[in-house]
Amino acid sequence: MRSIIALLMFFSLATLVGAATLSPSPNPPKTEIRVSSAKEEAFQNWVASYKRQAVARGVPQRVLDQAFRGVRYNEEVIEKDRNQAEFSLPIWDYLGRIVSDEQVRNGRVALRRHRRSLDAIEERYGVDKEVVVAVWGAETRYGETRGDISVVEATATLAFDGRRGRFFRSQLDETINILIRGDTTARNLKGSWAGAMGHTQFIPSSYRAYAVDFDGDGRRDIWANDPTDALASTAAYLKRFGWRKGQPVAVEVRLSKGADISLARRSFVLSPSQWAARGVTGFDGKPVPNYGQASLFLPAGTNGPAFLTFNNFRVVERYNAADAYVLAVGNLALRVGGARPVQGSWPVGSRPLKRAEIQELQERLTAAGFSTQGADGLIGPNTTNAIRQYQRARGLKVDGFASLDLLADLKR
Ligand SMILES: [Ca+2]
Repeated sequence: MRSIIALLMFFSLATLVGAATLSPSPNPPKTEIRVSSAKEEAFQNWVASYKRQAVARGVPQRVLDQAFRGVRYNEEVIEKDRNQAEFSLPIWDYLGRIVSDEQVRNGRVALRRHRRSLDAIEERYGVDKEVVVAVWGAETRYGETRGDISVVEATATLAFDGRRGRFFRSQLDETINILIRGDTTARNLKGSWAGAMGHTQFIPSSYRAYAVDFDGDGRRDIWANDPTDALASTAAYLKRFGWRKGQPVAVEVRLSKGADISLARRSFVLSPSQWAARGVTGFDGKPVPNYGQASLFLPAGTNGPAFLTFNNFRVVERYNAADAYVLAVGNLALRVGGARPVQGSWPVGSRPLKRAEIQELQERLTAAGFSTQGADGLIGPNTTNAIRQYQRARGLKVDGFASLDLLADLKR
């Protein structure tokens, strides 16, 4: 019930806010102004209530007054939140953006410039400096785009908004705790639209749990221009979730003709030499070095590059669980460390199937006599097998990959 109300609120708000923002008229109709100020008034009432509850549990009034000085309902934050949810780039476009030549070049410069502290951080936490630099590059382009939105305003707006209200209310609580402890000042407390702060974009709860004071000045200062504490905090975070030093996140591999791509699933792990025996090797034809147990990962089917992923893939997922993010960080780390770019070519110009399209694909395969055991819109072994059987029967290339071309073929 609550979610239905939240949904209705979202639609009416989005419509009204959109109309107010896009109005070309310098004197928008009065009704829109009334709506906008009513919104602001509702937000300020919410803030007043939040402050009363905080005082009741012992938060100093002075801290709250400082925290909320000038804080308003931030429409931009809500717009970003809505777009983020629907926004999805093909993995190769995302990789191209995060692992561009410029990003690699700047990462190598950052590695040199901060070598001394990065070496010390690597030594203390056992986390490779290249991956720390890669997270820095992926999150804020090495500190360039740390965000300049008040974290109190961002988290309060999202908590008030309600789509993920409970989560952001607790992030707001953690933001206030930062001020109570005096970790930094209300003025410095800036970040992204979602409340992610500093060089490596810690959300307030992660800051409390994992940030460290590495330079020894008594403050865990991830907001300073000097990135030392932020980089050490990232290393501490990765260590906490089991980073294994010297192990890559993922290594690109070559598949021989006989390689069975139905083994490309997370739960199926082998050692690199076992993979080599099944036709999955490095580009020199030799087994990938023995970094540990690995899964085969084909982000774009056999139309794109193939990777072996290791334990550290799961560790970086704790930062951001999107495959594209983890692969980008892992690849940027290797590139910053001197490795060559990904060799295989991506199916640029195509795009991954949307869930509804996968569902249609499954229905059409089943109707054609190649059962996918249901049509849930997700690719699993049953769908992959059905695709392979269909491709074989039709005399197509048998790669088991759900593509737009395959869907088009089924519609013929
Ligand atoms: Ca410090």
